[in-house]
Amino acid sequence: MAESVVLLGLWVSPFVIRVRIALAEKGVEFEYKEQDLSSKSTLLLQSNPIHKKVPVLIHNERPICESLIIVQYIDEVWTDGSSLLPKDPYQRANARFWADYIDKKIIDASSRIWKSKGEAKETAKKEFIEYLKLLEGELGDKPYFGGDTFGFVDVAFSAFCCWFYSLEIEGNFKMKEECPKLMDWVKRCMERESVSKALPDQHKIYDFLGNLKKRLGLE
Ligand code: GS8
Repeated sequence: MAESVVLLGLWVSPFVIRVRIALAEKGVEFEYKEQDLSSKSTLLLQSNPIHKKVPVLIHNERPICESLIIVQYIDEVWTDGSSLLPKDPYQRANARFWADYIDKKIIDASSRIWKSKGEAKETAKKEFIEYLKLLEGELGDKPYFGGDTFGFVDVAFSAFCCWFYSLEIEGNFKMKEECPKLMDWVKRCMERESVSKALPDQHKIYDFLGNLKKRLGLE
């Protein structure tokens, strides 16, 4: 039976972009179905009845939800080429820790930057930069979070780079000044086709964010 791989997504979502990058790293062909989150499709509601969110990967009719879980699934199912998670259990745990940190700390603070105003915005920005610096410390002098090879944390965070431009404008700061090593890492990731092809244009994201803020009454 031919394999069926379907991705339910939203073009601006870093969570969805993670899945695109992981599939590209593994050379897996898939069908992409853009979702309208203001009017959720039956397919999305049936595939992710608990969270009702994208991404959902539907592999041979079976849905898998939550971006980091999907990336790990992809790594386990398509084993040709190099694996995204390290072999060593301790290093695997460490990679999972930092991917979880990106979601709980960095992405959380980033959304507070554009959602809030005044003092709350300043706090979110300070926290965002502090969390990025901690992540930059974890990268150290390695080319990738995975060491010499692009791995799980690299997938988890590179998917988010296309939002930096909007966040810099929203928060009035420069990533290059705050985290120069992390920005060198961004450049290295962008040299990979899996990343550059998966990331939407940063200006389009900025336009999207402007419209979203208007819709949410945040302007
Ligand atoms: C987050 C997915 C998510 O927030 C993951 O997959 O890692 N922890 C999950 N998806 C959003 C779109 S991106 O902001 C979503 O689908 N939202 C729909 C909703 O909240 O109704």
